[in-house]
Amino acid sequence: MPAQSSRMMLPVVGFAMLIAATAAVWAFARDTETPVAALRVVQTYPHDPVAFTQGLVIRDGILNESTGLLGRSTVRQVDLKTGNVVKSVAFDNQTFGEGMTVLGDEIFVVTWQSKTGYVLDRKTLGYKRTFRYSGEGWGLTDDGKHLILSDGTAMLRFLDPKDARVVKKLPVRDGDRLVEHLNELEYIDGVIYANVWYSKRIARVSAQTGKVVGWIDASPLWQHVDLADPREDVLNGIAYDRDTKKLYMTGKRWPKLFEVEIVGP
Ligand SMILES: [Ca+2]
Repeated sequence: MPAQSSRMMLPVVGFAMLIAATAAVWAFARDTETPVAALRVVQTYPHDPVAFTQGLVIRDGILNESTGLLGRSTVRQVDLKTGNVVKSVAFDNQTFGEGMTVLGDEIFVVTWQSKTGYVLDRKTLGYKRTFRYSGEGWGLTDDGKHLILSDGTAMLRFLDPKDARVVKKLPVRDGDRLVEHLNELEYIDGVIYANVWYSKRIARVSAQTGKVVGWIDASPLWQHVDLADPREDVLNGIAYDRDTKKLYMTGKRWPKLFEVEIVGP
């Protein structure tokens, strides 16, 4: 019986291996269409390990961060070198904070399912007004003129910061495939960087066409962080300092924040 069992196993194992090999070839063939860049850590900084990072922005040397979870959602300004929170405002316990950006003298921050965004004074973090949008709020960035909002789908919406009117909808595609679960965003020189929820990849999306012009494999960052909940504690913070041209990344409840350099295409 043991011998027969072993023989019986063989075709099954062979079949499983064939499926795996076919899937690998198919994935490889699909990936070759768009270049994949690597990522190198330049510098490591401390990061609040309970901050469920939803938005990360650097303007004029100030690191701004929004955090999520009910009862834990904040907008804060953080000292990059020490990770200390310099200034912070909290949402009420019914509001789940999501992405943020800084445009002009104002901070814009969206919420997950409340369909409400908040505008804060950039210096004091004082409340100024709210705005409404349909669907969910995930990531937020701006191109200097419009807010750019992700909502968990493959569609980015460009909003007028004055009244949150949708001025453009941009479906994001890698080849023919729609790229779902776009999350935290960062606009850098005509390209929107978007991390994809539950993946270790960041899409570089043309703000003009929605085409993914390249991917960044961010997986090396995971080697540097010890995570309590590796499934939920995903990369979700991308910030570009326009003055120093430095790029920073962190994630939900990550104990570290990294200055990174993109290597390759
Ligand atoms: Ca960002």
